[in-house]
Amino acid sequence: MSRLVIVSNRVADLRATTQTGGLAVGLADAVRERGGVWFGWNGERDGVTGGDLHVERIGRVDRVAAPLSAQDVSDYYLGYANSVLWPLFHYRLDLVDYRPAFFAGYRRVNETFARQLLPFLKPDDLIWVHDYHLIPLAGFLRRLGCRQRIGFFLHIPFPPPDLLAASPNHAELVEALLDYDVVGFQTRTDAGNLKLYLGEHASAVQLARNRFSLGERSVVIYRFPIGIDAAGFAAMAREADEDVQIDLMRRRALGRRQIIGIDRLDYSKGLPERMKAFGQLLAQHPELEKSVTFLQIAPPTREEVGAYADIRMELETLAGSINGRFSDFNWTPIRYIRRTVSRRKLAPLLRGSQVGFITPLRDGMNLVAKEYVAAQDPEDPGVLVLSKFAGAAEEMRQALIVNPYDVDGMARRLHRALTMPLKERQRRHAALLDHIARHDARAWLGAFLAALEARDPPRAGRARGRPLAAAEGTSRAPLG
Ligand code: GDG
Repeated sequence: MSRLVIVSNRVADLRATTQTGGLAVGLADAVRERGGVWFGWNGERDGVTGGDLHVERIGRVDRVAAPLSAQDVSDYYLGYANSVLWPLFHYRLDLVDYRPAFFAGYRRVNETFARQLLPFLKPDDLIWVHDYHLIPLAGFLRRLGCRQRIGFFLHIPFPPPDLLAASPNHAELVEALLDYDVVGFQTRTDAGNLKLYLGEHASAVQLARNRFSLGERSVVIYRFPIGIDAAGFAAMAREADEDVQIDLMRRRALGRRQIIGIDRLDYSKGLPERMKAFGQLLAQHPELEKSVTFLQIAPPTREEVGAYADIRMELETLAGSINGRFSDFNWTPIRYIRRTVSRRKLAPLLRGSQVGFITPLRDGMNLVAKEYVAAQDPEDPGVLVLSKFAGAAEEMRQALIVNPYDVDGMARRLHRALTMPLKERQRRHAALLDHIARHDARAWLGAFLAALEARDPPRAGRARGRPLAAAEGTSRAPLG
């Protein structure tokens, strides 16, 4: 079995156990099983890009943490990755802050990471690169002579060609994707968008339904919807957490039901629209007064990026205004927690909530939607209200699917969720649970690695890839 080399923006904690849960743990299990390397940024902001690596040997795995300078954290991470690619790929052209220095930093860091990773590679390794921070990595590795199989998985959406083409670097980005052997997306729509781009903008040749070639290179483009450890999460949800139990008992005694949302505090998650919909529900149904609360947990991220400060202000104002309008001395309709809550508490909190309200404006997949279903008591399950623009909606058809821009429509669906008969709740939940249990994190991992392994193994001397665009900020001929 080939070794596995994982590359992600942040290097994971390989000592974490499955108790902690999360995607990184599933990947860590796979790399521990096969032996290999996990390479990524050490997360600090005051290093020297290209400086000394911190290498830790854990069993048969090298955990390699690379430093970055403050300038590169600003240009590569906060800049190109999170002020250009994140908004662009989430269809938010209005929030893109494009600056040529950001793209230069993005290329510089990817090139440095490629040089630093190279000495750790063995000829038969499978290399799996994760997410939008690292799109050009394979191109730089190929230029250094790397002939191993390299796969890429995009955790976030991939926009339609017209939106992508608004980026001055769209041609280089797509060309860089073609240096991979397998490019994986969350949904059919995302994979379809890259295929459409190739059809419209590039002289790529379609060899088969999911296989394209451009010059010497050929790439498989496929969807691999990410899953969760459904059984593990369900077990965690059943474990009593004292604080959550007390809260649940109190709510039961008062006959109060809870609507829950859990999201990183991000403008892509549709949080203001969601709060407005809850406010609308209360305005239209006075009988719900004191009998329903909305708990929104939203740990902050990327606070140095301006758009994140704006969304935080907007939410605080909205929560204050809705609570000011509807609260009574013994009832606060919105409980808004802008902190990280431990996973041990999140799982039982999801279980104790009668509605999972997950309404991103755009989301690659959305794992919370799957976690909500896994956490439910199958005898008396809650109802998932899910945005049609979450990748998860492609699979989770038995949820109540909503348009996250339609505040009135969401309020109506919330009411329907709160009044849904037990039989219907059970029927919908059983179908959703069956799906997420079969398509779990392990299945996702296995499917991606099988696709990568199925590509031709590396052969000595075979020339692979071509250099990325030499001049920064310019489009290359074949894709321009
Ligand atoms: C990206 C894509 C895609 C949330 N708050 C807390 C907390 N969480 C956990 C959730 C869930 C995870 O974080 C969030 O995952 P999502 O999928 O919902 O969203 P992103 O962070 O945007 O992830 C997304 C994902 O990558 C995987 O490919 O699904 O579309 O955007 O597991 O439970 N965990 C803890 N405390 C919190 O306060 N411990």
